Amino acid sequence: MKDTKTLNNIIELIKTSEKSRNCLVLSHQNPDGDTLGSMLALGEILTKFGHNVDRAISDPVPEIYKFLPFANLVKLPGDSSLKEKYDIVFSLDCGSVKRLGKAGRFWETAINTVNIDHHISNENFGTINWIEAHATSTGQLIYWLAKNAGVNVSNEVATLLYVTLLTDTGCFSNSNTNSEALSWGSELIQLGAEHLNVYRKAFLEKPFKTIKVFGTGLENLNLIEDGQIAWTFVSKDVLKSFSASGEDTEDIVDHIMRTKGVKVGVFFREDENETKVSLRSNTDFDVSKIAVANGGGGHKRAAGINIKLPLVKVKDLILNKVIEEYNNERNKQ
Ligand SMILES: [Mn+2]
Repeated sequence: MKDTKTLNNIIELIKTSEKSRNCLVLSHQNPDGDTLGSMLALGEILTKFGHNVDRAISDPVPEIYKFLPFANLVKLPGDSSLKEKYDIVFSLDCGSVKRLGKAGRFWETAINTVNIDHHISNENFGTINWIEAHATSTGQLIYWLAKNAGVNVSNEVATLLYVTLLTDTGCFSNSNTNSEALSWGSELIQLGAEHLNVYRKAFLEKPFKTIKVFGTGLENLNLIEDGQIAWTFVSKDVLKSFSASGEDTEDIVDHIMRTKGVKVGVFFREDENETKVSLRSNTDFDVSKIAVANGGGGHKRAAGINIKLPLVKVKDLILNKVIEEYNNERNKQ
């Protein structure tokens, strides 16, 4: 932790209020395990200080996180039991007001706004901004807050913070998996984090339909260009036959990138009126250029496009572009 001064300001704001305050904790839209775990943990800590706490997110809690402690308390921004105006609103793991989605309206009317995050790109949009770019997860900031405020970290809070750690280290597989991350994980387990249950429920378990759709994605796997480009697809008939949706195909593209020798991966998902393309690269080959040139977007190593054409047409169109660009790059080297 580097910014002790800001942390102390936040603790002062929480502690010094004699009477209980109306607090609201917010996640970014399409919540992941870090934003959600941080928000629920902070909500619980604030209640320990006697404050009235509401929790809101622009989108519903994803199915895989519904088992988390206090997840049942989360409300959507339109919920009539939410107040018009709060004394303190907290934003967790969110880079801008825009990313709060519909829940952003509470930010505009709040008396105090506290922005807690670990993204260097954070827009500092709060009255208090506590950004620790070196932290493993935003949950780690909540842990520091609890420790410094002298709050007892319950096993429920430890479980929530453990979810933030697993999410942002990719279950201890990303490059931010270092000794600090592991020793923090050890502390959380000592505090009673239900680590086995969390790993199984949030990261391992999938519904039957997802496993079946995944199988189809692997069944259709092809290698081209000397095994350096992998591509596969899932048709709308397959999705329909398992009563599955786009969500059930999310792991496929990353999984095909595990094929030895593969540098670029392309996944096609056929929807009702369009085809969704996911592109991946594990080298310097920039897939976002292909995405942008075809009306999509993304990053160098992960990009996507939605095209209002049937799968058969999109498949040839995009694969030809990928092969062409890939060979252009190869010839330059
Ligand atoms: Mn995060």
